[in-house]
Order: sequence, then C-alpha cells, then structure tokens
Amino acid sequence: PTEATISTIISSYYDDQCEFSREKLIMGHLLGKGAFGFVYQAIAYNIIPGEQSTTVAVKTVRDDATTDEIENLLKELAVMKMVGKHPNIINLFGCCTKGGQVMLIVEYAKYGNLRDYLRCKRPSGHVLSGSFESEENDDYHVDEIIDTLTTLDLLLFCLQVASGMDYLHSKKCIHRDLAARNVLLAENRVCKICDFGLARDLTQNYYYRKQTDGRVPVKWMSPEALFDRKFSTKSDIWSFAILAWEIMTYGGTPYPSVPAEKLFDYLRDGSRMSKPANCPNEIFKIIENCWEFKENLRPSFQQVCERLQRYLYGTS
Ligand code: ACK
Repeated sequence: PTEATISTIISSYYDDQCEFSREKLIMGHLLGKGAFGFVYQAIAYNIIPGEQSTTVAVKTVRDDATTDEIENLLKELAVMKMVGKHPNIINLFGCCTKGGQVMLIVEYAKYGNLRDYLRCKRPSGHVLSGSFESEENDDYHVDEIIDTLTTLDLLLFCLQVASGMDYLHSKKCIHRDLAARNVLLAENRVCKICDFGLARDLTQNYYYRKQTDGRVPVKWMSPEALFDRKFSTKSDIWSFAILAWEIMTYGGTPYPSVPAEKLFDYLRDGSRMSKPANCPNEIFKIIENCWEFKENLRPSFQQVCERLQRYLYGTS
C-alpha cells in the first residue's frame, strides 16, 4: 500500500480524544502473535488519572502489513470505542495513529488466556469427563500446580464471562469467536473477554484451520453458524455453552473424538458432550439450554446471568 492510501484511511479514523503520545509509551516484550498482528507488553506514563505508570498491552500490525490489515486494526479500535467500558471485557486506554505504526493500547491481563490458566490450575488427580484426551496433560507437571481452583471459582468465571457478554450484546456487539482462548485473566482473577472488535475472517478456512494445539474453532460454533454462517446473539450463547464446558473441565478439549466434518450431523442427531464430573446439575441444565439446536429455545446472556446468580447467591 502507498503511504498516501494508508494516511487517508488513518485520517478517516482519527480521533484526538483517544490519541496517546508515543513518547509516553515504553515498549516491552512480545506477549504473542494474534491472527492479524502482534501484542506487546508496555509501560504507559500518565494514561490513567492518578497513576504515574501503568502496565498495558499494545496491539499492532506487522511492519509489512497490508492496507486491509491496518484498516482491520482501525476497525477494531472503532468497535472498542463504540462499546465503551465494562469490568469483564478488555478495555481500551487509547491509541497511537499519528506519526508511525498504528497501535491500540489496552488493559493488560497478567495471567494470560483462561484456557491455559485453567489447565495449569487443574487439581492433580482430577477426574476428567469422557471426552478428554489424556496425553494433553503432559505439558503440565505436578510441581507447577501451585494452587488449584474450586468449583465455586469456576462458576464465578462462568458468571463473569456471561456478564461481559451481556454487556457486549447490549452494545449490539456480536463476538463470533467466544472460547476460553479468547478470555483473558487479569489481576484478582477477573475474566476479560478479548478480541470482540476483531474483524472476523468468515470464510470456512479460518474456522476449519487447525490451531497449533490441534483445536478447530468449528467446535465452538452453533449449527446455524456452521451451516449457514449465521452469526447472532444466539450463536454467541451456543459458544458460551462450549466455553462453560471448557471451564468446568479445567480446560478440556471439546468433542476430541468427533472430526470437524462430522460435527454438524453429530449435533443435528442430538448428541452433546456429557456433564463434567464436578458440574452441579443446575449448572449443566443452563449449559444444555444454551446448546439447544433451535436458536429461539436458547436463553439470553441476561437470563444466564440471572440463573447463575440465583444458583450462587440465591438471588438475581
Ligand atoms: O494466549 P496468550 O498468552 O494471551 O497469547 C495471546 C497473544 O497475546 C495474542 O493475542 C496475549 N494477549 C493479547 N491481549 C492481551 C492482553 N490484553 N493482556 C495480556 N496478554 C494479551 C494473548
């Protein structure tokens, strides 16, 4: 892309309110590679009133990024601004669009993604439900397990994710890729949904592509998303059912014995994953309700929050 094209695109997204001075940002190490770019840890000076320095995460594109990739990052920025703030989503602090690479400055989640966290906090000897491949546990050694999580902790994770999703839906934002890998854990074990502003590659390729750990995103997709590419609040609720199942199994892999191409028939025939050993019956009923084949039978996130709160606190 020419400099001129890029600067035209950037200026169409420019917003002085949100711009942060590059000199007040000290870049740190690479946290990871996302689907479209890089995420770095950084220190930002005076980004929050009353706090001199703040650890942040910075999202940016590759040096040789295409115009589309730059525009996608700017669209993500626009969605994050539109959505606003909530404790259970990754919040935007600011951005750098002028005088260099486009950068999004967001909250830093010190414990990384929820799936990996759950796996290393899994109690030793935890009995996993039928659909879990045993060799997966090999990466974690007993001495790495410092403190384990209780069922109550797991239920609080489910409630926090449902609250964040209820908020996103109230702002007309559909996630399309809700999974434990897309929930980050910040200080005090606060769950924060990430990548909700990401422009999705809705071609079959992305969803059928195996990830490095062998997972295929189709396993989080509702039948209508899988078959008709129909994404809605109801397909997000379906993904939440799979995510809640991941949480209750301390990061288990959904349907390990079902090949991606067989999944639609498997679900249409009414087959679903079994109840995780430690999952209370009332909670599994909520999960089952969220993976109803018919979209209109699935609850809203508001209803899921109420049901979880009623179970946890006896009130909603
Ligand atoms: O799964 P991870 O350890 O957590 O690897 C990915 C990677 O960057 C690419 O997305 C990590 N990451 C993304 N956003 C943040 C953030 N706000 N705070 C901490 N880590 C992040 C993510």
